[in-house]
Amino acid sequence: CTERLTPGTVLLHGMALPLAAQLLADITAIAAAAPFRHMITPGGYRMGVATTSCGELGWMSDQHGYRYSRIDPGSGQPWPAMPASWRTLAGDAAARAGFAGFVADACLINRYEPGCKLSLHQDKDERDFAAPIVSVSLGLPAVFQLGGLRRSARCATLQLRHGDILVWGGPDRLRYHGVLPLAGGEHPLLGACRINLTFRRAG
Ligand code: MD3
Ligand code: FE
Repeated sequence: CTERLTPGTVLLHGMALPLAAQLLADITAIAAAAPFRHMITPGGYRMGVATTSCGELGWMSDQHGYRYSRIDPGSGQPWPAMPASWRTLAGDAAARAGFAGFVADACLINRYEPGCKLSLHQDKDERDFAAPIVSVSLGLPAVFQLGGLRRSARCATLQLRHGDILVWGGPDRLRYHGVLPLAGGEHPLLGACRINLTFRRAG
């Protein structure tokens, strides 16, 4: 079912469930070519969340800043291609949320283990904020913080479960958001792990 949380944010409960096994097989293949790694923030900290990417552009971070790159800095090769079924899933989810015509050119893959968190931040490394972002949650559930347009705004919290897709854009595109430390547990398909895919129009 579709739940509109705010004018620009829509939660599609379980929309990715029928595709979960295929998504996981694809993630395994992508991670064989572009392994998960802990990026270093511009401030010199190692991120707790492990990341990789697929698509024409991949997200990266190093001492020079956050940005998108055509080349995986780990391998010196282009990022693995985005599976056609992934681009279709993201486009379908965006359309259901009211953002027709979304064609992702980047998919950031975040892997959380128990205790990992993602501090409050805005996604603003993309060229054009007119496009929404589509997020697919797999594995252990997470508690999200949905903030406002300023860091100081009060956050609402929201639980994201295996198979949920969240789409946010328009007036919500630049909201602060984060993930609280992942609770322990065992997921039948992923074990003690959560993986989040975020589809973006980065270039
Ligand atoms: C944005 N990832 O990779 S996506 C990121 O679960 C990132 O790995 C998180 O933030 C993750 O940049 C969260 C889901 C999300 C949820 C609600 C939002 C993003 C949001 C509300 C407003 C803006
Ligand atoms: Fe984000």
